[in-house]
Amino acid sequence: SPFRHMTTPGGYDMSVAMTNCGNYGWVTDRRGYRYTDRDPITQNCWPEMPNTFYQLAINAAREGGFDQFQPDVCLINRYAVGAKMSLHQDKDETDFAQPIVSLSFGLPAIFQFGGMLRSDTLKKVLLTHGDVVVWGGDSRLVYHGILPIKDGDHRLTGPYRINMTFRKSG
Ligand code: MD6
Ligand code: FE
Repeated sequence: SPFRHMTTPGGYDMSVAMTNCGNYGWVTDRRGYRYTDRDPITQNCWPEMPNTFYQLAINAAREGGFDQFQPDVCLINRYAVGAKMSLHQDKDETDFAQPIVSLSFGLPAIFQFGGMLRSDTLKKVLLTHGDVVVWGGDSRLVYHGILPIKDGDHRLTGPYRINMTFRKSG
């Protein structure tokens, strides 16, 4: 399941390249945002989520106060220099009591953390290589985004930022 630039329902190609592992994967195209059990490019199941990833996500969630987290999706985002993610809410999942666990690797990013309205003031949070965010509770549905990635060269990822988010889709 290669990285690919998906199309939003509005018809824009995302600057972030994406793929997934796990029983389900997050996709977008002209028909909308959703989770699928197959990769639309390969027509196969998404690659298995490595057990080491799964355990790391569960352990991080537990440390953040979420004891029952059993992720079935790992969405992998790859940002080249200049790529960004516009303000959005993550609401394609069924149970918003479940957190999202996010890992960042490679080039740093400025994460914008807002409120329940798109117009709410944004806090900037720097995410750097190795950062783990457990995101849930009252914050689960707040607007957030990633500002354009600045030029750089990371010893492990070169000119890229990689983000992995672990989710329970349904
Ligand atoms: C990113 N992350 O860090 C984009 N969403 O590249 C997200 O959009 C995100 O980190 C929900 C929960 C945690 C996240
Ligand atoms: Fe998000």
